[in-house]
Order: sequence, then structure tokens, then C-alpha cells
Amino acid sequence: MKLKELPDEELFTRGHTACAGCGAAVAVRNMMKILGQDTVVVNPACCLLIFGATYPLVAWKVPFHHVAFENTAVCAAGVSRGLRMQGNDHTLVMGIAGDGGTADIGIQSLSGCAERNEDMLYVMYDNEAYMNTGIQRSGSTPFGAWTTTTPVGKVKAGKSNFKKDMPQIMMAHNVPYVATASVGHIQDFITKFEKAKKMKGFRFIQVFTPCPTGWRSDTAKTIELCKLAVDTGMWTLYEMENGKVTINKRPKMTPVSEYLKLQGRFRHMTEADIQKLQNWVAKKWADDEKFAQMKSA
Ligand SMILES: Cc1ncc(C[n+]2csc(CCOP(=O)(O)OP(=O)(O)O)c2C)c(N)n1
Ligand code: SF4
Ligand SMILES: [Mg+2]
Repeated sequence: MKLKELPDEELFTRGHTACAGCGAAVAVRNMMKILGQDTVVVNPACCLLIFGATYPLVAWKVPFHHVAFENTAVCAAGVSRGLRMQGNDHTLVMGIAGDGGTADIGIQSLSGCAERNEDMLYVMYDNEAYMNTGIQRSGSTPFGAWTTTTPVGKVKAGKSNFKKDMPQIMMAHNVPYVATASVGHIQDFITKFEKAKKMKGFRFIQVFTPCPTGWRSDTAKTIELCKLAVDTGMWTLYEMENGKVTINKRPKMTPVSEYLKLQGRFRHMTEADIQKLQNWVAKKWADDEKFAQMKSA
């Protein structure tokens, strides 16, 4: 499906309360146009819950379940199994959670569901911190980023660890489909969600979703940041389909400083720290490329 062919009907409607420029809101609005009416959504505490479903207001026009922070994946698997027991083979069950709820707190439930190849789609929208509770660091927060739990002072200057590689963790489960996507590369995003919708078994998509509030970035630069994340190599667009890995867009290797300078969360970084991140990007990209070559057939 091409972008202009997306249906007009909104299944995640206007009137939600996300901040201006929120990448997560763009992601959910568009993915629902692709997944369609025959979808059940399972969602834990996160920004999406707050801006999309704060009683009595609900933006979702499909069945929506709020579950605990730790168990999004297994709750979605339960809904899916229940539907299949009733002879319903068609409804797509989607668990969707933030990076905190996926890479940290929900990872055991997620891993179990992947290993059992539950028939469901799991979406991790990655805004790289626990935003809803006031910008705390997660395993998915990048090196150097300021958050309220990785403050900038005399002793420390932002996060001292590097971003957790969730796609690699999920690919190691050998599930039918693992992909990364970005709201700044919408045609690639559409293709991946369409593909995931049609498949059976466990599917995982991690979506890059800038957060102007937590990243201290201009609300008008969300899409520009997405493009820069891919061009610098900070975000790899790739997918593993039945064991075969494809890189969807190669980075231009634009210096990471071009990406960092648009975000207040990196403002304090020294030249040495920027170089450290640049080296990490170079190694990560080389590893991703080697991995894709190894899994190319
Ligand atoms: C077990 C448990 N611990 C902590 C919380 C509090 N809590 C609710 S949402 C949230 C942050 C969610 O972060 P993330 O999953 O990254 O989603 P985001 O808010 O960034 O969209 C936290 C810590 C909770 N609801 N349950
Ligand atoms: S804090 Fe960030 S992720 Fe949450 S609604 Fe605002 S822009 Fe979106
Ligand atoms: Mg988050």
C-alpha cells in the first residue's frame, strides 16, 4: 500500500492528548490505518495509555485492554489464544508498549511469548526513556542522554551505558518476523506493518518515535530527527523475515553531532563523549551489516 492509499478512517482518533510533535501518536495513528478494524489492542502504563485512553475519554475505535506494566505480551497472547479457541482465526492481537515496558520491565513476558511463537504482533514504540512518569532512563536510552535519573553534574553527565539492542534480542528468538521502523520513513513503515499483519506467529516491530518533551527538541523537528537517526546510523532500519535479514536503508554516516545538536538532552556532551558515541555507531553499524550478510539467505 502506498501512503496516499491509506484509508481516511481514523481508528486512533483526533482529540487524544499527546504533546505536539509526539512520534508515538504519529506511529499509532498510521499503524491503525494499516492494521484495520479487526484488531484488539493490549497496552500497559505508558504515554500512549495516558494520551489515548484516560477514562472516560478513549481515542481507540477498536477493542482496547489496559494491562499491568510487566505483562503486555502474555496478556495479548491470552487474548489471541482465547479468540483462536473460539474459532476466530482472523483477528489480529497487538500488544503495544513503550521502551521501558518492553526492554526492561516486560522483557520476561515478551521473551516467553516469542519463544512459544504466540500468534500476535508486539510493537515497542521507542521514545528512549520512561516519559510518562517524568523522563527516567531505560535500557533503551542512548549513551550520553540526560534524563532525570541520569542527571548532568560534576560527577556524571548523562547516561553512561549504551542503548540495549532489542532487535538483536528478539531476532535471537527466531520468530517469523522482527523489524525496526520509524515514523520518518513512512513507506517502509507501511510495508512492514502490512507484512506483519498478514503473517502468523510471533511478530515484533520496534518503532523509533521521537519525544520532543523528553528529548528537549523542537516539536516541528520530529520527522527530521527520524531521518537523521537513520542517516547517522543511530537507528538501523532492518528486518528479519523467516530467518533472512534485510537492511532497508543504509546510513549516509552523517556525523552523529548533526543529530545530537537538535536535542537538549545531549547539549552537555563533550567532544570526547561525542567521539565515544560516534565509535559505538561505527561498530554497531559494522556488526549489523555483518549480521545481515550472515543471515542473507
Ligand atoms: C510495575 C510498575 N512499575 C512502575 C510503574 C509506573 N510507570 C507507569 S508508566 C511508566 C513509564 C513507562 O515508560 P515507557 O514504557 O518507556 O513508556 P513511555 O511513558 O515512555 O511512553 C512507569 C515507570 C507501573 N505502572 N508499574
Ligand atoms: S511525553 Fe513524549 S512520548 Fe509522551 S506524549 Fe509527550 S511527546 Fe509523546
Ligand atoms: Mg518510553
